[in-house]
Amino acid sequence: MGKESTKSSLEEKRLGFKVEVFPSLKNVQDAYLKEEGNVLKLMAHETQHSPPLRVGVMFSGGPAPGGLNVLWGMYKGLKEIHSESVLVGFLDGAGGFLADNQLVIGEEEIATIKNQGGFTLLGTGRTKIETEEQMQEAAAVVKKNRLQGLVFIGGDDTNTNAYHLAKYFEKEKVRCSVVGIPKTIDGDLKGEGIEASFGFDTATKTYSSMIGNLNKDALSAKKYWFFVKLMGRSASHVTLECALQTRPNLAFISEEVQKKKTTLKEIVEEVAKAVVERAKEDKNYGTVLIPEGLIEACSDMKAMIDACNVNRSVGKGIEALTGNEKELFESLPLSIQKQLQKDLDPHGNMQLSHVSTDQLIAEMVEERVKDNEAVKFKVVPVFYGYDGRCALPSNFDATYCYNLGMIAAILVRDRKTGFMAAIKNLHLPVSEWDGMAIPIDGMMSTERRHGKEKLVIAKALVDLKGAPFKEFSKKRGKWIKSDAYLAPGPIQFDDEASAFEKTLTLVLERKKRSFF
Ligand code: FBP
Repeated sequence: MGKESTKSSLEEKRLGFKVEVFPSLKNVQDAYLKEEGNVLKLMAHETQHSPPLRVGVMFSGGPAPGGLNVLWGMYKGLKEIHSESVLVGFLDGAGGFLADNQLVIGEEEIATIKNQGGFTLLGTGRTKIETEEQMQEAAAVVKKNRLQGLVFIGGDDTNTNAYHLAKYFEKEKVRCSVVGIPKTIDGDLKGEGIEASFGFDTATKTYSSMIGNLNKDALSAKKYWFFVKLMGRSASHVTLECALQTRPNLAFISEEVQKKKTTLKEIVEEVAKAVVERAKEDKNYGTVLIPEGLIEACSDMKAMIDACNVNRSVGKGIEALTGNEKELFESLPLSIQKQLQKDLDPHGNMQLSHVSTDQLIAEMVEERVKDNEAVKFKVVPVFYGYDGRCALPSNFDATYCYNLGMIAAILVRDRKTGFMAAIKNLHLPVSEWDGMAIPIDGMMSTERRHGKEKLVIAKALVDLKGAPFKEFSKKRGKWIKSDAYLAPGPIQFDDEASAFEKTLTLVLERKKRSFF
């Protein structure tokens, strides 16, 4: 019996998608990085000669669609620089790197990963390189493998650590460029020349497609309220983009909730009010979008979660809660209490992706409207998170990532360290994209974390004065009662008119004009 294929027919087809490169990358040997103020700008027409390079790469944190194309772009770039260059992939994130668990990536591997979803091939992990000891270990792995470059594909924390490692290597005279690639479906690594993190485009299109389907179900069966929790722990970019794409009856943005010091009870009140108002018009259905981080953004819940985290950091359990925090914890459904007591993540925080905020708000609203005879409240709670972060990458993410990988190869060749690969003009056609390298230095700021001042890349939260949020707040009032739902449908790969559509977040942020 022949070996069964491990790819679906669409995955097979996507292997053949021809990724476009932007003009200054057409010939890698002729491309060079020119200093322009703090940043490096990719230019063409100055042939560079280089010996073969050995470069290490690893994924870090949650998967994001397009990551495999970074490997493909790096491989292509390195081979164009010199046919004997070697790309060393480290397995399962920084943990695998420090243990020197590796896979040399060759033609055979590349042939299977083009335009595919997930962080397969290498895997990922959440280990951080933070301590002096870990940095020494990192230097040892670099020396052992004779690496001229080390590329970290990760979010704000990973790139923060890449910055510190670059500084350490400079101090210790380890001649290895450290380069970052901006990744996260949450979309909260941007600014200072980084227009978008990769993965956001595909993840939000995937979720919006499913939310659009729920909108249609709401309007057809006319009997369900869909409460949709969406990934995005600190920032609500995902929820905001999905709201703009699908026009639910209600959507909450954690940053706004935090700013207004809204309590969980007030959120429940707002949803209950919408449920009652719609019931008066015989509309016992609807959709509500809830970001993962909402539970932590509510002022009362935040105080309680912070108290839990502090207690747990000193080995005490939930029983150590006192006063309002204790009262609030005990008022929550038992299922939620259990979820709040699960293991902390490696950063010492509660794993909010495992807390059913959708369910919690649904139960509280149910309690609130149960005596209103006009209301028939049947709720379906759903969580869209893991289902989007390994989807087949959109044409945008596939192309963006491949080009980022090539820029990373050039950065190593040109011995630049402490930079993040970036592309300007992402809202325009690929032919108008510009390659850049942004010094991570310029993105660092001091934050108090776990009681200590630390130099970190601050998360880019939703800007309440920014164009995407303004657009949302202008429209959302109308969405509560009217059925203004949109159903954007699945990601398009081939249809010329829509296969390269950008997120509304990117378009609104870059064009700064009303899009509707
Ligand atoms: P990254 O910041 O690492 O890209 O991951 C973000 C995220 O998608 C969050 O939205 C979510 O809280 C987290 O991953 C959950 O991931 P895991 O369950 O793998 O720890």
